[in-house]
Amino acid sequence: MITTIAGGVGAARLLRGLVAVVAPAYITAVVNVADDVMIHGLYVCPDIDTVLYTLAEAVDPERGWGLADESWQAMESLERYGGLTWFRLGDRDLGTHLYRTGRLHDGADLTTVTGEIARAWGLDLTVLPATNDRLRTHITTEDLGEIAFQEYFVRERHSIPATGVRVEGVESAKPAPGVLGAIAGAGTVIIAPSNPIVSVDPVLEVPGIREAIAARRESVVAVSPIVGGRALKGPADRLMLELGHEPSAAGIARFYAGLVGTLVIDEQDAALAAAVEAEGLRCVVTQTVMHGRREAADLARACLEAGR
Ligand code: FO1
Repeated sequence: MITTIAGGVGAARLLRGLVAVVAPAYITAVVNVADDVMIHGLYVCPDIDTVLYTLAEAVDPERGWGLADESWQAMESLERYGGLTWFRLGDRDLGTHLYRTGRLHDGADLTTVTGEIARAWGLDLTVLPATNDRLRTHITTEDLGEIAFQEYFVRERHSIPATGVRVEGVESAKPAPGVLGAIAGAGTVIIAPSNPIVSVDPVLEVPGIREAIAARRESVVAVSPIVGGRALKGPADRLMLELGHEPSAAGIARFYAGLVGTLVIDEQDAALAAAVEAEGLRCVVTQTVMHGRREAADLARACLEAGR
């Protein structure tokens, strides 16, 4: 069994590589839910949907989120009424949020609904929310005070300085059913190349999850989301810098020290291998930038090898 701790786009790409080299039935993804947002009365789970749509080969390849061949007529109607349109929900994507919201309203939990949506897309891997409790990431900014994660990420295009991150609800959250077992029972636990601060940490902070991963440390492999000092997508590099972490593969090693046995870093960062090892992690240097399926499968193989 392989268990992956996942955020959005980077994790989805690695998982696409994993399902090419391991039977999907042996793979579990434990996904961040602190980005989730209630919008227009609909419950939207961006990271879960990015993982599901990518694995279903249905994701929009340019955006990396939402569905391909999307139309935006509902957003045009909303615009006519002066409704909120900075967070865009495509017409096809809306069906997912309508279904999920309805099922949650009827009393199903997020684990169950996520499983139903995964099956409806023909997926055989297990996709679990980190928790069924409501988590909400808030970003403290210099300019606007504390704002909700999607306000920071989408409305402000993650371009304003951040001074803090708070995950509301996390102290009292419980790991979703199956999460701790998937970590304890995995041959290898992979921490995907997701933003360590706003994607991975909100999963690790759910009481019990960090401890369960640390107990497996020798079999835990993380992939650095920072390559050549830059995040491949999103604000991970800037957020690390603003919150006092070095935005480099060595900074990622420091961030995950004590939790992770091996850090996989990119060939561009080969010179940092000694700095990674100085943090007490083994270091594997390989190509980590996933331009396509072949690179994703190669990276997945390297992670599995590193976890043995
Ligand atoms: N990202 C954007 O940059 N703009 C959007 O309007 C937007 C809408 C959206 C709707 C559904 C969904 O599942 C994801 C969406 N995202 C959008 C992506 C999302 O904000 C981020 O990728 C994640 O929350 C960060 O991991």
